Amino acid sequence: MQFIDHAEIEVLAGDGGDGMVAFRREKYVPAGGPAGGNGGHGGSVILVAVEHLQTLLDFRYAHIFKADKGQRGGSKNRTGASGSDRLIEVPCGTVVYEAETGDLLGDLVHPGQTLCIAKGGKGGLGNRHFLSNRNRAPEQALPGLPGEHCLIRLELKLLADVGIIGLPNAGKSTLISSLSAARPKVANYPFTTLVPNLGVVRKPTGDGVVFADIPGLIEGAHEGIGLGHEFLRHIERTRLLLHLIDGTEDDPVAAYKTIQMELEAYGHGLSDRPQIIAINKIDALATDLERQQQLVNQLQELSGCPVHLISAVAQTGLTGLLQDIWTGLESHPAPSSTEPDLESEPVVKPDNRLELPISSTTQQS
Ligand SMILES: Nc1nc2c(ncn2[C@@H]2O[C@H](COP(=O)(O)OP(=O)(O)OP(=O)(O)O)[C@@H](O)[C@H]2O)c(=O)[nH]1
Ligand SMILES: [Mg+2]
Repeated sequence: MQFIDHAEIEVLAGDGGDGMVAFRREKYVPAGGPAGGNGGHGGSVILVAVEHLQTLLDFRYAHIFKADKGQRGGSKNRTGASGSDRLIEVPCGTVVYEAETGDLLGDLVHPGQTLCIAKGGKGGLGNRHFLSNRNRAPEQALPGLPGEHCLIRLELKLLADVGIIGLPNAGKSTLISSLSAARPKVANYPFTTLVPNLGVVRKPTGDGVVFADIPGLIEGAHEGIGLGHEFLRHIERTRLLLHLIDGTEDDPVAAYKTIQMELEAYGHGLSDRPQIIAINKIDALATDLERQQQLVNQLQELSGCPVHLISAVAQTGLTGLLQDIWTGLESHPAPSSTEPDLESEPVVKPDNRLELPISSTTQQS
């Protein structure tokens, strides 16, 4: 299965209806004058951000979206009906680009936010409009204007506050299933997880925080090896990284360094993102307390980050880890939500955190 987080779609706004040429015909009114109505406007294609979608999966099956045409103008000065707009629902966090030029059209962040991407054509003027002292019986009407047509690219970055990263098999999926209601596949071989999984973890205050279990990164990820580039892109908008290390590995410090080097090589500020380190699988190291402490000291010195000893399976050390994560998130708050008016001037903020509505299926009990 492929995680669809970008999609290309074609949108066609409705054409405007043609203007009408008609004349009044009434008893006892010999020259009734022009009475052709204007055509209705074509419908526009509008994107709207909604809470109930979290992926762009729907766009795998539907590629072309059309709005209705405007109706022709009628006789007796009747204006044609306008075509209905076509609303396309996208998940919050969708960024919209012109596919050919790559120009940014807008960034849909909040539920209910809209972005008009193809304007409907204006209706043509009916002959009534051309009535003047010089021309009492105009035979002229205008055709409706064509609706806009464009190819757009939708891009969705994962909407998570915390990204769980690490080498394959570190226990990332096990951890997210211990912390949240998400139930990704867990197995004792690398690359079990091929698509990022989201889980919502409740804070003691009651609100939820979204964690993303990112598929294992390996050396060369920044060059695209092991699909790493895709996944590094996903974690760009997380506010905090939870770096999970398999404590039973021969050299957990080397594992830390490998991932850290990939973050640095990828750039985009990922290596400066606040990080919390967790050494996992300590249930399997239980007797070797000295080795555990030694590892903590080494990693703390190397990274300057808080280091925790945990077991995702036995669920030990998780409370302390979460407390540190909440503190970390508080000291790195999301940028303020004063969003620019995207309809008039699209702007992308370089490091904005997107808000994910909490889905009832992924809450911690
Ligand atoms: N003993 C022990 N085993 C663990 C622990 N956490 C995970 N494991 C085991 O480690 C193996 C890998 O776990 P996953 O959760 O699939 O690892 P992952 O990091 O998601 O791996 P990828 O998806 O391949 O990147 C599984 O066999 C888990 O049962 C732990 O705390 N203790
Ligand atoms: Mg996994």
